[in-house]
Amino acid sequence: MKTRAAIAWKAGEPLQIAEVDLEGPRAGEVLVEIKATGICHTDWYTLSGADPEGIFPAILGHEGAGIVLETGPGVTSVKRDDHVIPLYTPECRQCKFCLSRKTNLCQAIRSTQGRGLMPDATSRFLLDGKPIYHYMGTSTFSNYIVVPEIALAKIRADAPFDKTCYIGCGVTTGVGAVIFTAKVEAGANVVVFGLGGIGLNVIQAARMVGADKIIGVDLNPGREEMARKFGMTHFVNPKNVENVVDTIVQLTDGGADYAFECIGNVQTMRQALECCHKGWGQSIIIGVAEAGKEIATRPFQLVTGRVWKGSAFGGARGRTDVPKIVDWYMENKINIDDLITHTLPLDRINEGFELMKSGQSIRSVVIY
Ligand code: NAD
Ligand code: DAO
Ligand code: ZN
Repeated sequence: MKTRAAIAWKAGEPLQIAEVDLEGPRAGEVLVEIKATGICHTDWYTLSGADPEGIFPAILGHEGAGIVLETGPGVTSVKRDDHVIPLYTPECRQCKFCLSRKTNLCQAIRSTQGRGLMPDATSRFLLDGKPIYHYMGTSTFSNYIVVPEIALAKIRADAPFDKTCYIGCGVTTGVGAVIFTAKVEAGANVVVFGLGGIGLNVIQAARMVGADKIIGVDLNPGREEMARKFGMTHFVNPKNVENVVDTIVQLTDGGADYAFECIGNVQTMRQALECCHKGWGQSIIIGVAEAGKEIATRPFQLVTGRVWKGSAFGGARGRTDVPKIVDWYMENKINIDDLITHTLPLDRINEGFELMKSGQSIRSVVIY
């Protein structure tokens, strides 16, 4: 079949809309009609050329929601007309990683996914007979996609695609980091570095679990109002204070119980660790730093009990946890609507990237 898609031909160049050939699902695979997709910072990271794993030409996008159209041989967990969210972190429930119960980083299809291919090491997308690569196993900047069954979360049918698509990355990453990775408890003091599409979700989850102080740090003063609406109690603009770490230590009577880095900057990663409370404070790295960057701190920071952790996709096991997060949205426990500041048709997708880069949008969503 044919599908309309935004193609990333080369790093640093705008996406181009084209009709692409899409082969049908093979064994264990599913054809999905994508109804809506968010534009995430990570798509820009790859398009900009900063991603060492970036492969071109590719169809980017990893934050989608849609409907199952057809299943390949052997597929049992989803059927035609099911509503689904594609998962860039799959959940096979069989690999060493899934069975460990210690991580959400399923490795069942990692090597081919990282090479922009389906598990049988081929692409389902072709243009003029030449393959176009998949991206993060999802490629939601295409109206139709083929994905492995283990990379689909089945969700309730009454949830709107133009909002639930954001659960495919940003919402789950931020909310999950609080609930699944850090397991923040009621009464904890929480600091969030970066009040964008991820950080605001960390803030709303911190409020949801009953955190005490929720301190937001951002260079953009325009982020304060939205962050307060989502539960931030104190705002620190690094431009207005002499020392960010000292300011947070004073505000929290000795340091944060949990500090989340949602920027991808190695300097703020250091600050997020060093503003943590001696003896127990945990810093969770969510932001993805540029290729080749390294983090630094004095080892004594760790000797004296601060903990450095990372979180991918919020530590969520996609097929198990994503449907729960959709329920939380439908039960008004989390707010997604106010974070989606712009909606666009596919042929204006490049405007969505500009809105993100200039800091005007929190999330732009493309509606097919
Ligand atoms: P965003 O651009 O929407 O937000 C980043 C925010 O950080 C902005 O508000 C910006 O003003 C602020 N900022 C930038 N530099 C700053 C500085 N030096 N000090 C203080 N504030 C600063 O980005 P996002 O979509 O929220 O993504 C954040 C990061 O999370 C990115 O690195 C992204 O790639 C990463 N990410 C990680 C995962 C994961 O699973 N770990 C998933 C998705 C995204
Ligand atoms: O298992 O090695 C692996 C790959 C895990 C990928 C996790 C990606 C999380 C960070 C990238 C941001 C996604 C939008
Ligand atoms: Zn697995």
